[in-house]
Amino acid sequence: MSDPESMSDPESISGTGSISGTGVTGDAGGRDPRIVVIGAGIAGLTTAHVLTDAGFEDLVVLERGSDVGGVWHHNRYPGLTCDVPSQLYQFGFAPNPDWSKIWASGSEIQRYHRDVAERFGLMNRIRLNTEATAADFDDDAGTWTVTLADGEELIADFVICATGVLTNPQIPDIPGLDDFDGPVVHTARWDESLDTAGKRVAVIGTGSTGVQVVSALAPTAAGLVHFARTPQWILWAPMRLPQPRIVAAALRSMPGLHALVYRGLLGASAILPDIVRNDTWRRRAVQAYARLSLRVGVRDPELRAALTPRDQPLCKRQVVSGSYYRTITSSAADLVTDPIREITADGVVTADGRVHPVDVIVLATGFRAHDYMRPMSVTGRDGLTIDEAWRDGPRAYRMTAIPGFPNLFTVLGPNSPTGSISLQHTSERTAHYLASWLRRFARGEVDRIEVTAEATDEFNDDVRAAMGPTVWNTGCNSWYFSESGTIDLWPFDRATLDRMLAEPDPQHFHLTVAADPR
Ligand code: N01
Repeated sequence: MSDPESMSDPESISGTGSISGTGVTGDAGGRDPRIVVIGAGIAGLTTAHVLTDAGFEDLVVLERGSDVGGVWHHNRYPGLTCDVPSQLYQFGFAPNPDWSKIWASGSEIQRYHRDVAERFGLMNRIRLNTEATAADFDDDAGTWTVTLADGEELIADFVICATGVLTNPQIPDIPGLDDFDGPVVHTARWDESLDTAGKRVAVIGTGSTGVQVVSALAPTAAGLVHFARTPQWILWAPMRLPQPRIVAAALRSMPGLHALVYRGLLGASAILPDIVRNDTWRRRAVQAYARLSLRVGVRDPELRAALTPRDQPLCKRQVVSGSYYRTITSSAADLVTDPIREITADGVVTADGRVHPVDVIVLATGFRAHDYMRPMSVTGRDGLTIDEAWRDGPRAYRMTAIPGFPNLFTVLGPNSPTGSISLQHTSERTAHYLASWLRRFARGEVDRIEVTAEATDEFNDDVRAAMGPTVWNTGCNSWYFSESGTIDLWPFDRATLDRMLAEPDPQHFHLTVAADPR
């Protein structure tokens, strides 16, 4: 077994050539680390921008999709809208004054990501349609070999997994699903040639996606049945509200004002962790608003009872919609809360024995949210695989480092998903944190960086303790929970996040320095 504290052989660390082919030494220091970033979504684009901006030139981004954008590229279902205001849901380094709506559509957000990748010169570093299938650490050389689906191998000093959270669709295990005669489509793999107009449509799932797709498909369908075995609380909001042109003009002509608005929204969102963590008047006010949204939106007491969740508002990722209650109370859609027993060639059968004939089935059944970089196989020091390391669920140190996996980091890794802190902000903070490590590598101060098990345990103990009093822990079941029952979210406030990712704490790492660094 190799000892992470031991000095490595400098000869074996140099690796074999440059990934990007540039081999150029940037402004970052004496030697240019070879960096492979996996994923070109929010986390990958942020990482690529922050690191290249810091002078790290030998960087390639691998993206298995045919475009950048991550979830915003893969999710193209009708009605897709971001329920976070656009002026907040954007990169701090790329403010966009011109959002057409207060809450932008999925396609507009996707165009924004593409535009950012082009404007910041990232496209020539991104290899689209390129899937990394394996990453293996070479104990002797201290390098990573990243294997692509076509067999090509890249040698890297650092691997950064920016592979997302809501990436791999969850296909439900419903008996007979494969026997259905018509189209079955998961919302995260929408078939753009599918025309549901005039068809009888089944939508399964009541999360943010199910609620959006029901409202979008019902008006043109010949009938829509919403299979909602677990109703969710829905906050009403006017999701189609345009961003006034005068606002865009003002933000465009006064970048200082725009920065102020962004910081203001970021500041305002700082109350969200408090709402989920403590039973404050603010939490109670939001919960009262959710109940009011249901009461006002659904007048029929029987239907309202069927739509009333058993858990308390905010326990799951909060659903926001301006149209769902209007749709489900109209003649265009039917609500079915009985669980599904099976699917036959021409319909859905519920537990009460009723047959619901449909032509199309839409699965809004969510994601395998704790896969992270998998199904890519990742093998770290001493042959340790990520599946072994995460047998009891994903665990990392401060969302970004994993014991046993030297020089491998995650951006938006375990514990990063949260409805209460901007993902863009978290990505930027993490990327700057990684830049600090890379500078040390560039200066030859360190070759191998591996977080200690003790520091990781301590962080996870703190996370568990902080989860105790959160609303997430009040008895609902959601994608927030990992297979082992831990809540895979960030329980602290933004100030804590900023502090934890301000500068690396060498005491929490095994650091190996070559005797004669190249
Ligand atoms: O997925 P979900 P989602 N039979 O996991 C049901 C983000 N997002 O795609 O609760 C019947 O929330 C399941 O039922 P149950 C956001 O973070 C953001 O909707 O297990 N039903 C549940 O109702 C969100 O939280 C935006 O009983 C089955 C649903 O499927 C996250 O994505 C927009 C079933 C899954 O809900 C995921 O949301 C959209 C079965 N066999 C999404 N299996 C923004 O606007 C599963 N279900 C930013």
